[in-house]
Order: sequence, then structure tokens, then C-alpha cells
Amino acid sequence: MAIRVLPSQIIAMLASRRHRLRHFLWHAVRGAWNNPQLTDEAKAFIRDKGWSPPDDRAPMDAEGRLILDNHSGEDFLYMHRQMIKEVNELLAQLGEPQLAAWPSIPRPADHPDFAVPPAWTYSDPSENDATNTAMAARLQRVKSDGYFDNPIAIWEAFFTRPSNLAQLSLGALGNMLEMTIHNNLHMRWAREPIGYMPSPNFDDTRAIDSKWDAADYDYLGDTYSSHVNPIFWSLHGWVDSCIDRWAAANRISDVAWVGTWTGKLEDGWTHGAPEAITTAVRRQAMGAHGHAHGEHGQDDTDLRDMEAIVQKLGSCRVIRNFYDLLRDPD
Ligand SMILES: [Cu+2]
Repeated sequence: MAIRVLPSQIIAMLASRRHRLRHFLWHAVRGAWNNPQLTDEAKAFIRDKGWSPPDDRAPMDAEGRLILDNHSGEDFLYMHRQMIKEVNELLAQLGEPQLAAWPSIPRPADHPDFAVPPAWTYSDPSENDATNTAMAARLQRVKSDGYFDNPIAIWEAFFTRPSNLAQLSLGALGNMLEMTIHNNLHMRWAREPIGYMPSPNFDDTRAIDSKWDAADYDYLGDTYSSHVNPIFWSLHGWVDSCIDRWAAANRISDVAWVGTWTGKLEDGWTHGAPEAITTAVRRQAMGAHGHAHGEHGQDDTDLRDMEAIVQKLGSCRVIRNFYDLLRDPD
């Protein structure tokens, strides 16, 4: 099972500013929603733009503790399942094979195709030397062989054991997966980025520079870029298969989803089955192959709105990203 080289149209679609912003904001909004630093004014702004999570559903409470009974973990599983499904639909239209999931987390040395990229000297210019040094040390640990044995293999065994799955709601499972094994897998398989995109949490919250929209900004450590990286789809394929293992363990044939939030709903999407890729993103990807109704010069309001929300969140300094786990103490 080799690393998949995705067709250029798909890469261009994933790397588009619109898709990057949707993925970034989806994670940022729900991650920040109960953070006391997020002001009421900012929340009202986000709500007004149609980007607030339904029923204020967020994975963490005001103290940063995981909420396991509000279906927010279903949003995590549902949204990424939609992303996979919609990329597979585009692949089918191109006559290309479907995405392949990791059947299990690749063990060190067992899967040369999925060798862990080397740690690098973490040097984000926005951080001080001590923080960069600590983050580099943490990165080394996440990438070590020992880190596979403990905790990754232990998490994997826990999350795939039917008797455990039978004791968890799907939402609890989703939240626990996201904040433990999933976030760490992102950093374990991350490769040194082409640069450090400035976090919108810093004082200077100018619009995100278009250089971060280049296809080679596919850093697994950043929600703005992770889904451009082919490993994302293998990794999220494994996460997605946890839904099926959960359903089997609970003898459920059709999951009755409650958490189906994928970000702002577009016209034409039903509340029952929201999609992850917007019509505009799809049109951009498929070009002449698509069945687009609109012409060029499409409306950019959604883009400007998303950029404004990023700045609003940044001004409250509430955006968290995968790379933040490198700040956590060991
Ligand atoms: Cu994601």
C-alpha cells in the first residue's frame, strides 16, 4: 500500500483557499466555541455569518474539558466522513481509484511507504527560543518508535476493542479519538513545512497570505493545510473505520447521526445531509468535467466572510491547531 498520488485536479481543489478556509474554520470555530476568551460580540458575529455550531455544540467546555454527551464528537466523525465521500465521488468522476484507509496504524519499520518523516528543528519565528526548543523535543518524542508502543498502540487497541466500543456513545468515541490518537497521528506523520503560517492569534491579524494557498503547503500540523497532504486521507480513513467498528460492536446497521455539522450550510444543502465541499469548490475542481451552473466571476462573499471570522477568532486568540499539542507537557 503506497502513498497515493492524487490527481492534480483534486490537489488543486483541496488546496483552494475556499476549501482550506472551510476546514480551518470548521476546526477553529468548534474548538473555540466555549472558550471564555471568545467574546459575546465575536460569537454574535460568527452566528450572524452562519458559522456557529448548531445548539452551541462544541467538544470542550469552558475549562477545556471534553464534553462526551453532546454529540459533538459525531460532528467530527461525520464531517470527515463527508470529506472522504466527496473526494471519492470526484475520483470516481475522473475514473480514478478510491481513497484507501490505513487498515491499522503503520508500525515503525513495517511499512516503508508510510515511514515516519524525520523530526526537524522546530523554529516558528512567532515563538521564542525556549518554546521552539521545547516543541522540537516534543516533536521528536511523538515521532519516536517508543511513542508508537506507548501510547499509540495502546490507544489503537482501546479504540478497536468491541467491548469498549459497546460502552461508548458515538459522540464520546469521536471526541476521544480526535483529542488523543488523531491529533498525535497528525504530528507524527507531519513533515517539515515549507514555512510556518502565522497563527491568526497573533496581534497582526492580516488576511492569510496567498502564499499559504500553494499546493506544497500541505503541512499535516495545520488545519489550513493538512487535508492537502495524501497521508491525511490514509489517517482519516482509519479514523472513519472506527465508525463502522463502533456500529458493529453496538449491532447498529444505520447510524442515526445527530451531529452532522460541516460548517456554514450552503443553499441547496439539507439540514439532514450537509456536505463538506461546497458547490464552488467542486466546480473549481472539476472544471470542464463538472456540471457547473455558474459562470466565472463567482461571488466571493463566502470567502470574505470566512476570512473575517478567522480574524475575529484570532483577535480573541482562541484558535488552536494540531501543532499546539507540541506545547503540552510530556
Ligand atoms: Cu479535519
